[in-house]
Amino acid sequence: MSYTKEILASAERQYADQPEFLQAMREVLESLEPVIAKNEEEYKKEALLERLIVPDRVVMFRVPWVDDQGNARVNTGYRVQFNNAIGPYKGGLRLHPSVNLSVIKFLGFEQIFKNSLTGLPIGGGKGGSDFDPKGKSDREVMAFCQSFMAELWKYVGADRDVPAGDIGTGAREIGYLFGMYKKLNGNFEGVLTGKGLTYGGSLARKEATGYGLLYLTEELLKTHGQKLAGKTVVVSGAGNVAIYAVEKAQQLGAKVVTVSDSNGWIYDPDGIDLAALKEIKEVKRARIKEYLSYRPNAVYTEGKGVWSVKCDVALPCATQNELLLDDAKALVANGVTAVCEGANMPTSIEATKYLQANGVLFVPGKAANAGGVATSALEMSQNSERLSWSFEEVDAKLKTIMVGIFRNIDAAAKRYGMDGNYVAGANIAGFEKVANAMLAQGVC
Ligand code: NDP
Ligand code: 2IT
Repeated sequence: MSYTKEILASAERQYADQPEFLQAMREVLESLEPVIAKNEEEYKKEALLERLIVPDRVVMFRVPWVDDQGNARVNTGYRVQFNNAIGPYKGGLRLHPSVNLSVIKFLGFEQIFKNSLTGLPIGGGKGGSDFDPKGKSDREVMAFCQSFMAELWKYVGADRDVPAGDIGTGAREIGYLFGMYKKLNGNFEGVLTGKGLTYGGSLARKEATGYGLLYLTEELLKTHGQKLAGKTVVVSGAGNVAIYAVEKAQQLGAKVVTVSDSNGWIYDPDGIDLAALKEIKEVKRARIKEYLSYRPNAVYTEGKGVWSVKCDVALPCATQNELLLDDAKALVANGVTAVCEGANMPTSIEATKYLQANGVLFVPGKAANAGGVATSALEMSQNSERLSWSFEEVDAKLKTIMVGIFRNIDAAAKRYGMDGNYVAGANIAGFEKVANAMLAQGVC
């Protein structure tokens, strides 16, 4: 049995209770097999894979807070510091009732390779809590965030571990977290990214994941002799990534016909009304069903369903495992050209393989959604030099990074004779840099 297969087999036994982490690990290790095979003896001797799949540390803690009725409530907080071979741990904080150790570990593992692909000096980490910000008052969210940071501050820092947003964590939450860190630590430092623009945030960070997704998608299509203009695009989700994916897709001349949230989805044959979407989600924090009061001709359906709509390009931007085998079949039957992941691991392994086998251009999240964390790293640079760059400057750097990521993963896939397999290309290119840094730094 190869070294890679050996590690995977033992991980399947050891982490049987962590399905999302196993899924992420399977996808990565399977595509790394040819790379590992080339250096099998050295990697095995150095226990490189064993060291790669076990986080540097996992911090789990109690988060007590008081609700508006005066009752004490308790959630579980997590920070997984996975790998800092190439830079300080970097990755978001997810606040959602579905959060558990498996989810945070899968996200932290993916983040190692994603952050490596950005070409910037950031290691991999992720955190969060099973706290649900939905329906909570601002005061309750503040109470939770302050309690969360009252524990987390011991483990993070501008040169150590720099968290950011993710599902359920936006500008409001980052503000409360930053305030509490500063109070406890005393330093005004870039310990978090996605900060407000008045206290060290970067212009274009809010837009970065969605914009970056579209910059990469445009480059992908260009490489295959096509362009976004005139294409019909289907988007899932209606959060930070989805909103700015819709915005950039429209700017590039595509027609976006769907968005969704965890209750249901909107089909608007005339193209999504971006101003309405922003007002519903960014201002009112309401359900996507409200879209109908802005656009009566749109259709709202409960449950999931965006992948049943005929499109050229599909952009899953909500959550993991939201695009399954049957969805992939529906997309292929409707003639989809490209699927690029705005979310982390939204496509199951079976669905991914089906799309690839049917000639669909498929780019995984660790490459396609890396624009968010890349711009976070640009925020860190601005904080370090105590300067703020213009929107145009950050956006131009983001675009260069996304085009670079696409070329890099394309070249890596070709180097291993897997032309067009961007899953393999992303895993290989992301891994090579981290592995090299780990080997150079010795067994630690
Ligand atoms: P938001 O919280 O802003 O939005 C999440 C969206 O996805 C909402 O519309 C939400 O609906 C929907 N959603 C969340 N969970 C579920 C679920 N279990 N089932 C169905 N729908 C769900 O998060 P982001 O936009 O920031 O994140 C979206 C995805 O992108 C995540 O996978 C995240 O990890 C990834 N990502 C985010 C980056 C960032 O910079 N923010 C960077 C790179 C990746 P509802 O409101 O009803 O819950
Ligand atoms: O999944 C991700 O890359 C993010 N949620 C963004 C992380 C970051 O540090 O900006």
